[in-house]
Amino acid sequence: MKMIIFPFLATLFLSSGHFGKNVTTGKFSDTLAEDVKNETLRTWSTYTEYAWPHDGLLPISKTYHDWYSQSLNMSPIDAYSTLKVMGLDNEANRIENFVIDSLNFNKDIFVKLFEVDIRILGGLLNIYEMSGNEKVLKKAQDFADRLLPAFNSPTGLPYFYVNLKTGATKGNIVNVAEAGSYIFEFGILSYYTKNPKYYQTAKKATKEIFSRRSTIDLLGRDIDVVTGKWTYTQSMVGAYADSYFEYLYKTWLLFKDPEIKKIWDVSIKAIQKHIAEPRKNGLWYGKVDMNTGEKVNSEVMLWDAYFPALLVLSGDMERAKKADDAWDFLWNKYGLIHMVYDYTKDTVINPFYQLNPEAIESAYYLWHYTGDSLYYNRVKKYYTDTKKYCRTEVAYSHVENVLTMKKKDEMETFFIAENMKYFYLTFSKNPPVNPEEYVFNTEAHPFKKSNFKATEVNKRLGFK
Ligand code: DMJ
Repeated sequence: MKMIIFPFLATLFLSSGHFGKNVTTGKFSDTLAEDVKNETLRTWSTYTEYAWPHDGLLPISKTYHDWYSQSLNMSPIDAYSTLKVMGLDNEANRIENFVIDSLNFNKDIFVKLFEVDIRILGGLLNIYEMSGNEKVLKKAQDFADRLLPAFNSPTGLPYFYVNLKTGATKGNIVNVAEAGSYIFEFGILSYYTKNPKYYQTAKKATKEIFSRRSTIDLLGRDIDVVTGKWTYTQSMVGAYADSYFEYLYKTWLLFKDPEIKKIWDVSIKAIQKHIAEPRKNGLWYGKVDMNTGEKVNSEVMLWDAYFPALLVLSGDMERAKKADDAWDFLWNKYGLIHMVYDYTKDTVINPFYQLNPEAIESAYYLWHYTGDSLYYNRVKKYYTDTKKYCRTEVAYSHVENVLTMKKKDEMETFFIAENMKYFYLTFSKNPPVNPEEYVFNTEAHPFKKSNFKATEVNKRLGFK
């Protein structure tokens, strides 16, 4: 990969394994970064006033909502890393204290394994890394222990739901992302607890998915965790499969497990051969039949826009640029990206925008690695449009229809965890984290590579 080292990287002010006291606050020479920080603080203050410590803020009605009958306190856990990266230490410390004093997962509720893994387990592990507080690690381990029963299926692939109190499971049809996106967080937990069982459990699920690839090395979309049979055989890189591929490469980056790298190598080759479709406005990745490679449709979801970022990380800059052109075209067509789009018919299939971060994430990685202002300006445009169409009196909201820009009274937790972090890192002259030194989980929680010592990783995660 061609890497350009910018002067500002030489002035990074974070040198220790944990963030701790080194974070400098208030030193902004870039007014846009300062604006992002102020907007984040404005939104976070609204959350703390109207919704603390519930799962989410309703940004128009100024109240809260929880995902289940009892709150999982998802917003604070998910927001911590962004607040910390921005140097908002008081806000971050309040969350750390809350985690220690009040977090209790002994709740009789069925939770979606995938969503709580990336937001809550990923968030807690990040709070541990950034604070160095061992009590946070205990909370993360307690949470992961409650998730582990989900993997007790005949195949080792996880059920969709697990009950945090009883360990009961339900939901045997899962998509590829929900089946095989646990190696990153579970690997980090194994490293810090020196217990390989977490990584080994997650890795088995990843391998079980891979072992069911077709003769042309493609995966389906949905699988039955009891029978191990595919129930939906369209193949894709985007939503429904996305973080499975993302975690193959990111886990390789963090832990250098050669078995995972082999899975990535085989997978990406098949993806580029059978799914990539160059068109005049960019490189698209639609849906093909997993057994024949035949194109079945050209619908893409806005989550799919993560893929250029993954291509950048894996060193495929040319395809990354072309794939990003496709998403930028789409953003500019309507002002925001809508949930589902057919790139052959040039039709909006679902006009909803859920404050998803992926287009911002990809342009951020391209800007970071190329230094080409084209990508900086893309992120700037996305920020301007986000403020124009999603900003409410007190926070930010989803948009029900990008054709009318009618707002919807919801704000996903990833808005602060991801969008605001990528905006800030793009605009900041001295970004406190960068992709050379950190690997971000799929919810943008950054983990420092040098914390995972090569001499220890194999033993702690249990691979050769
Ligand atoms: C986030 O929760 C994560 O990035 C996940 O991998 C899928 N996409 C949503 C945001 O769109």
